[in-house]
Amino acid sequence: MARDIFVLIVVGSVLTTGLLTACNHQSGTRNPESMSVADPAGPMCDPPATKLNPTKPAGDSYVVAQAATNWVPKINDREPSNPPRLAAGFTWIPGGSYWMGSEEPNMPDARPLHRVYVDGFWMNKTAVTNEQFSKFVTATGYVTVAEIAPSAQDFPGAPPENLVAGSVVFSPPAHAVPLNNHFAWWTYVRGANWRHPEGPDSNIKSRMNHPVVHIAYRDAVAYCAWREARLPTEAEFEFAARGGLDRKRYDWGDEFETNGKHMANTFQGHFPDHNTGEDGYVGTAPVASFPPNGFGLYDISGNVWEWTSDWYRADYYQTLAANGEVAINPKGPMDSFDPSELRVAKRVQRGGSFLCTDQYCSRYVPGGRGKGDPDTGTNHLGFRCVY
Ligand SMILES: [Ca+2]
Repeated sequence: MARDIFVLIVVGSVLTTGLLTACNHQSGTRNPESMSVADPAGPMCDPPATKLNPTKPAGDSYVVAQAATNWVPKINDREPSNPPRLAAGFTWIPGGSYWMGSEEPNMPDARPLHRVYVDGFWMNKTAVTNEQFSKFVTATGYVTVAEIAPSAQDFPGAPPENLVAGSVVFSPPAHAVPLNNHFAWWTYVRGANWRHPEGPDSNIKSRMNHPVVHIAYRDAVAYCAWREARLPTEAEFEFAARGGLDRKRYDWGDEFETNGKHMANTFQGHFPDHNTGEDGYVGTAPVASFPPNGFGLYDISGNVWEWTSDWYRADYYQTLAANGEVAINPKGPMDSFDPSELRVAKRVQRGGSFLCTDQYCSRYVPGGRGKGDPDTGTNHLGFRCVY
């Protein structure tokens, strides 16, 4: 996003008009320019009002799929041969081969479908909760990115009063707004962080079993390392999310509801101004409030976006598919490329959140991809670990 927009909308609304000199961002620090967190925060997540039809794939990926119709995905044996020692809170994902990506016509970066194999691994059954993250912080004294003010060294020339700790919070407008400007519903809030998800006046006392949010990439990496684990690759995440199903639109099948019940915490109503909470939640839900998928994973779709370890490139799947081989344990590209925001190197986020809706962003489906600046958290972004 353009620096001037950031300055006008974000800095101007929270700090003072002006001068955080976001273009001087250096690696390893928060980039306040990067409000372009995972959609629906990103610039035009999906074209609105797109009606999806999972039974009729279209475009280049369809050609690839037709050419390889004899290739059948295979799930490995369900039990690990050597159960490792850290299994509490984790479930075994057996590994195997699958068709990765999505044929949704409004997700060009998720096409084409391509063949992937991943080894088995252990994965957190739920996103990491506030209670779990609290134990980590108590044990280690870790301070998250959102709790640290941007430094004058990293943003030379910025007035000191502008260098305040905070994070990006969903702040819905009171009325309908055009969906081509996500600044209408995102605000940089001074003092927002994992302990205060909506800002200093909020807290997590009644939300200890909710997923921790306002987590930057390095916060997630640090927590997983403390658990002697790591973040999943994007390929691992999607394999796990599909729960053994082959090319279904949702983690649980092809229908949005099962027996009239919501299967994930998403957004109902009119985005972004009116969330009816028909599924029971207008914000995050306690983890495991919805049924698990075929691998026993909760909220692998919806609730909060989750970090993966891959760099984001919009053309990565094209590269893998062009090889003509099954990609074995792909770990992502060597660098990042987001044509909608060239100056920001991003990591892949997956799973979607309580803000996902087909009106604006349907990327909570298992093949859908999100992306975000590693130094930027929001109140709908968390993570889980694997090993
Ligand atoms: Ca909801």
